[in-house]
Parts: sequence; structure tokens; C-alpha cells
Amino acid sequence: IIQQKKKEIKIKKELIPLESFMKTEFYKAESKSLKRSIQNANNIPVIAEFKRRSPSREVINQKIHVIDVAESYQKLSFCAMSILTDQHFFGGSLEDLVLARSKFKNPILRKEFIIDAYQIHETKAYGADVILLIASILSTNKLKSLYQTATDLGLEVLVEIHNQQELEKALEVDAEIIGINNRNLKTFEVDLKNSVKLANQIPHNKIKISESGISNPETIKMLQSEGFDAFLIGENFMKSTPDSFDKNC
Ligand code: IGP
Repeated sequence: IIQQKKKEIKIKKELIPLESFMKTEFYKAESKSLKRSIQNANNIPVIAEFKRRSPSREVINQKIHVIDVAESYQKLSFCAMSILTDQHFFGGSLEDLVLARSKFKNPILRKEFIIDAYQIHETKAYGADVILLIASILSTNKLKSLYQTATDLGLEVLVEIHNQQELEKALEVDAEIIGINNRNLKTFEVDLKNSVKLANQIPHNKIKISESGISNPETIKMLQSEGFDAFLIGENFMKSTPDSFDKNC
């Protein structure tokens, strides 16, 4: 995935200079805070994801339209929406951010393999509010500098971890929002026990998000009792139709 990203970024940098992002309306607008949205939620804080397909599942839902999904997520008043913008592996696009923005009012998280500051300026120009930084694919120094770039632009950062070593990286950059991915990105295996063990080592002042493989209220209750503040859910919604999302809540 990273090799593919590097290639894409190189081509994009030649086609669309970074300066052109700065002229967009979204770039000048204020970004919404995920932290505040989670803290002020009056229901269970859910970050609902839009994802057409993934490397672990070839087809999740190819027919569904991002605008319809954003509208339904808005009606269900989810505290944030996450959008996969990777084309090659997830079938997403940057345009999905703009389309979702027209219907969804709470913060939008750009789910992407971010390895270059260029992608962060791009995120701001396409109207998303939060970026994902995956600790496993970034050195501590790189994580630090990308985190800083995002913060300078007014974007919040969700730092994703899966093990102890990655947690240390997240703490070193003083990440305010830490996501524990229940799914191992290498084996695609979901392990909630691993997540709970890690969560107990995160200081209380951090926002803790549990990501992946969540499909029932019992799991959410258990994770809440272990101190998780919010839940990132994709497939469980995406495998049905927008008018029946509420049944999957
Ligand atoms: C959503 P799920 O199992 O509910 O569809 O998972 C989300 O956590 C998952 O898409 C994800 C992801 C990622 C995808 C978490 N971290 C990093 C791509 C890259």
C-alpha cells in the first residue's frame, strides 16, 4: 500500500501544486473538532464509516451512494463520519469527502494512508476535519512532523495504534485522540482482548477510540466499561442499505 501511495503522491504533486489547495474555500474555513463532538455527544459516540470495499473484503457495498449514506448518518446524529479516500484498495475518492460534507454536519475524518504533508493540505482543501495517522507505518519523527502540520492547519489527528510499541510512539507525540485498531492490518484478525489490554495503559486524559470489527451493542458496552470513549464502525453499516442503518445501531 505504501509503495502505491508514494507513486500516487509523486504524480499528484506534479499535477496539482500544493499552493492551489490554499485558494479553496474549505482551506480557509474553520475545521470541526472531533474531540468536542465526542465529549458533547448525548448518545453513544459513534464514528460511522463509508467504505465500498477493503483488502480484507473485496465487496462490502459497491452500489450505495456516499450522499445517501451521509444523509442517513446525519439523521442518526452520529458524532463523526469516516471516509476511506484510497482508490486503489478501498474504491474511495477525495470527491467523496466533498459530497458527504454537503449532508453531514459533524466532523469528517479522512481515512487514508498519510505519509506526506502534501496529503494533509489536500485533506483540508477537500473539507475534512480530522486525519488518521497510522503509527505502524510512520517513524516517530515522521509521526511528529505530520501531527504538527495537521495541528498548524487546524485539523485534529486520530493516531492509530495496535501494540505497545505503537502506543509509545503515540504518547511521544502527545496525541490527544488515540484509536486502537482491533484489526491487525497485516493479518486482518480482530482481537478485542489485545485492545482492552492496550487501552488500560493509555492515560485518562486521552480520548480513546475503539476501531474495527464492532457489530453489536454488547461489545460497545464492554468496551465502554473498559474506558473507551468512542467507536469506529464501518462494515456493520455499509453491508446494509441507508434506510436500514438504524436497525444495525
Ligand atoms: C472500520 P469495520 O470492521 O467496522 O469495517 O472497521 C475501521 O476501523 C477500519 O476500516 C479501519 C481502517 C484502518 C481501514 C481502521 N483503521 C486503517 C484502513 C486503514
